[in-house]
Amino acid sequence: MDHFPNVPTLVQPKAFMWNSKLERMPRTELEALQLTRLQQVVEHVFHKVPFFKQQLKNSGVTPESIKCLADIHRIPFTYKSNLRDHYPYGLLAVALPEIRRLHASSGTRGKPTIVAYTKNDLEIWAEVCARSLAAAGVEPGDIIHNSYGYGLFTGGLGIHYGAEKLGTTVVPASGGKSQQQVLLLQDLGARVLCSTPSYALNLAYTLEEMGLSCNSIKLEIGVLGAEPWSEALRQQIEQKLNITALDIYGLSEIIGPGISMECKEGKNGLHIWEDHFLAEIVDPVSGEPLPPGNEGELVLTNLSKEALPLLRYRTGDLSMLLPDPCVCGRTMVRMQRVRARLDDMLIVRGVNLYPSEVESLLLEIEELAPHYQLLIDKDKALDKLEVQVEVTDNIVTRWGTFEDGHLELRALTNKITTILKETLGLTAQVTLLPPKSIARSEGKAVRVIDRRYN
Ligand code: DLL
Repeated sequence: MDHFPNVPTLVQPKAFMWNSKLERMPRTELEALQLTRLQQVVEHVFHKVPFFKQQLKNSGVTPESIKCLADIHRIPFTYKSNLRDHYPYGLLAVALPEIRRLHASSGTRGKPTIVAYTKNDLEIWAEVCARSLAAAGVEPGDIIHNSYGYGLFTGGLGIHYGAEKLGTTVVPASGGKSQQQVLLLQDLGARVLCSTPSYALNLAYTLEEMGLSCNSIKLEIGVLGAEPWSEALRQQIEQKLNITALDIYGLSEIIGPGISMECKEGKNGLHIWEDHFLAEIVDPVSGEPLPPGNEGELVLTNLSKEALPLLRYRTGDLSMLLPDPCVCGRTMVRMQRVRARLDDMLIVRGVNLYPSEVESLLLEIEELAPHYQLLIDKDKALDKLEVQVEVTDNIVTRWGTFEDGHLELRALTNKITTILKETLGLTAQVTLLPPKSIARSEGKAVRVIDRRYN
């Protein structure tokens, strides 16, 4: 799959790297390593997982027939539904006693998706998380405040073991109890915050509500991910917490956090740890592979996982591969920040839109706070979208009370309605709310409430 033939190896890296030998590996060597691992993983699942054996046989693929990376295109896709259909242990490629840990990704309905790790898988996961943290500028000796949820969610424990491997001190704060978290940030002096972007924002607002300035804490770096977020939201978080906020991506089915990470030097796209994960972008409808520079669905193949390796897993995430060299010197390809999940796409009166597109517009309007929700319902046969968004504390102070601002509120509502119509072609009902009306996120933010099918 000679996708990135022109990516040079920059010999003098400026960046601190956890595993610079691998992270700066010349692409020819990297692709040779990927091919060997692809052959091994196909062989492994062919012999150990009846489902994969059948899938591969149906497509005429045998382990011996994988001769080059492009042969991956002959392998059928794996979908979340395959994991569900084989719940809980049907896709395991090792015997149960080999499993050291299970996690689960919470499905919105029905049974969760179970994922499994051998001892070796856990070591690789810690390795890619250590690389990711180091790419963000985290160093041994740093204190990391980890607000990703601990438990079945992969965020908390995934980052935790990566942070320990890197040689940092972890504060396993998990989600919730935001005032207490602010106190811990103040008293324990963490330099790094790991959380969802929406929870980082929640902490920033909690700090303000407690009458504290961001100078009272020592945070410098945010390693934020697990949900889509816009550049506009990044800027707000960076400003409010006085940090550099970088994007981390991952999904439980493949390993958890640490599949890819933005580096602090480039801050533009996330390096995929390609020695462990083979990435493709495909047309979401036809499944045809798309060349770098085209947006489509990210498809990932585990190259080294033992317990539950997945071949060509359709992530449902919209992204793009960015093959240009990065200033940090890493040779591993970058992916553009995930714009949205395909199944988060709203089709409202024939207009397709993603919540992050609305977010980008709302966050540019000075009078609005970055707390919003999209409510979709049926109005007779037609879809109706309501955009609920809070105004800022400052604006309410200027008016006296929220109600005193009714004239300004009307003008502001009209302005936002027009912006949404002109920019997105969308007719939406805009509802402005007083500060603190919308429930704050403690993990992944709920941006969309779809009442159409209730
Ligand atoms: O969210 C793993 C994770 C934990 C990633 C902590 C980063 C940090 P799941 O719960 O299985 O795993 O959800 C995976 O979340 O398919 C994306 O839709 C979304 N997602 C994850 N990271 C990002 C990101 C974890 N940086 C699903 N930007 C994925 C946008 C993201 N969406």
